[in-house]
Amino acid sequence: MIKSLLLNSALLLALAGNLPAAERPAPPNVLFIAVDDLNDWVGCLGGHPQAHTPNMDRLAARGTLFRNAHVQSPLCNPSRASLLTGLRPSTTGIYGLAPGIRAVDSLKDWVTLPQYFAQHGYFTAGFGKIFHDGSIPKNLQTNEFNVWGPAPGMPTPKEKFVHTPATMNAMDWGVFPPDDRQQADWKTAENAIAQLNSRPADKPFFLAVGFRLPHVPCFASQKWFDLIPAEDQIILPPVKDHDRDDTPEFSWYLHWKLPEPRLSWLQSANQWRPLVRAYLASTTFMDSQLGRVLDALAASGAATNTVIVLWSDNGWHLGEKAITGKNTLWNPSTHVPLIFAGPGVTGGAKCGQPAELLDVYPTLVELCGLPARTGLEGHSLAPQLKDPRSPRPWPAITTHNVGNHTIRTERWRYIRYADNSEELYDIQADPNEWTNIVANPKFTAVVKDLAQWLPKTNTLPVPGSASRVLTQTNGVWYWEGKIIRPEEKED
Ligand SMILES: [Ca+2]
Ligand SMILES: [Ca+2]
Repeated sequence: MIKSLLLNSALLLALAGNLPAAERPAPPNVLFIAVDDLNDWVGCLGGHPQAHTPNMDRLAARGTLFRNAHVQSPLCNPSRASLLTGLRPSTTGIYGLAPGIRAVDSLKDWVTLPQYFAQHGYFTAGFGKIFHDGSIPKNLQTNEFNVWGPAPGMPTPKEKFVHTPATMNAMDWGVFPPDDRQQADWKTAENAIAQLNSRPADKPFFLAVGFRLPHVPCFASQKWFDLIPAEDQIILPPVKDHDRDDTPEFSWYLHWKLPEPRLSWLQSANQWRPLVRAYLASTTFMDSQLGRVLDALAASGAATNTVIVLWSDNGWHLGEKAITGKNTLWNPSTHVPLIFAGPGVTGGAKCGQPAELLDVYPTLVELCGLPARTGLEGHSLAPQLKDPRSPRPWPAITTHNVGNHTIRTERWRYIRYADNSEELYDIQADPNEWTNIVANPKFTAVVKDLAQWLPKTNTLPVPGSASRVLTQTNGVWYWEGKIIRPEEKED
């Protein structure tokens, strides 16, 4: 009886009001773990059969895993800005690697997730990559977290391991550095553990830990590569030849200019398997650092009263639809791990209903018994954390640049681009999103139904920000100043 009362934060609050301070149950702490560019290639999600993530899997086993969670933007800055503000990219106008939230007039004083916890008596600290690098000016950082800890960068080898074409300059992968302690994620785990062990005794904590891997460069020492099968044993993701042929011209136009290595180069240079292996190995290393933090939480004695959430800011293609990288509205870019564990969360549960990273803010607020925050665009997942079958009417919506959206339900993925071209996939029949069925009249009603969820607001990005904008002049559509016509597509 007492246990079930403790699980109910509404009752908990009501009870707490009648108890003398000394007898009130302590509000739960929050351990908030962000991962960078991790797609669904983790053991508990089954996205790749050779993924080795024992620590994420044990976290999922003691908590609830959302199997159908999607980002609001398939790119670091806008995805993180959305989760931390609780607002969609189409509402804030943050679509690209800039601006940071405080450079947008409407968000200058917006109370972010960690700030909301600080306002309600929490000690807040963030280590590693939480906000996008450089998106919060130095003089404002301690407004965001009580302790804005170091966010070390990746170690840099003397020269690149992989001699990629110039358009793929940011990409590298290989066995490096020799000592794990040189890794950004090792240092971030170390800093977070030190903070955990020197936390204020009189306040609950909100501790944010942001890991960088498997974001490129995909580096790990030999030890972690050894946990992944040898190169010639690596299983490649399922890729269909000419998969892009049935996608609208605009989808190609939207993505093709990005500095992504193309599958054709990986194939001709015999680098596809090495990249897949390095992505898996660097994920396994990152997972080991997650393990260190989880072990430290257990050793600290705070684990039973700490809500843990783990999420990744966007996925990553490794050859699907002929590209690698993110910045697309397809599953490899949008589908990410989302795990909750701790008080108020059912252990060992999996929820297949759509969830959004936008839901993290209201969910943590509810799980910790804070007053509900108005103005957020996500929905608390607390009902699904209690019972994964609890119904949820909302789909997951991902936006990439102005006016391009995808709607994901349990069964369907619908995409509408800014020029009104569309894609529809039946995920149950076609989990790889290979066959665009939007033109089939059989699905007209499905499309109509899904299209109702498209955001009604499409805020233009602030001038000078790193976003792409579609414009129309005299009936002609322009994308970054170029007329959009199939015959003018560059290749
Ligand atoms: Ca990212
Ligand atoms: Ca196709």
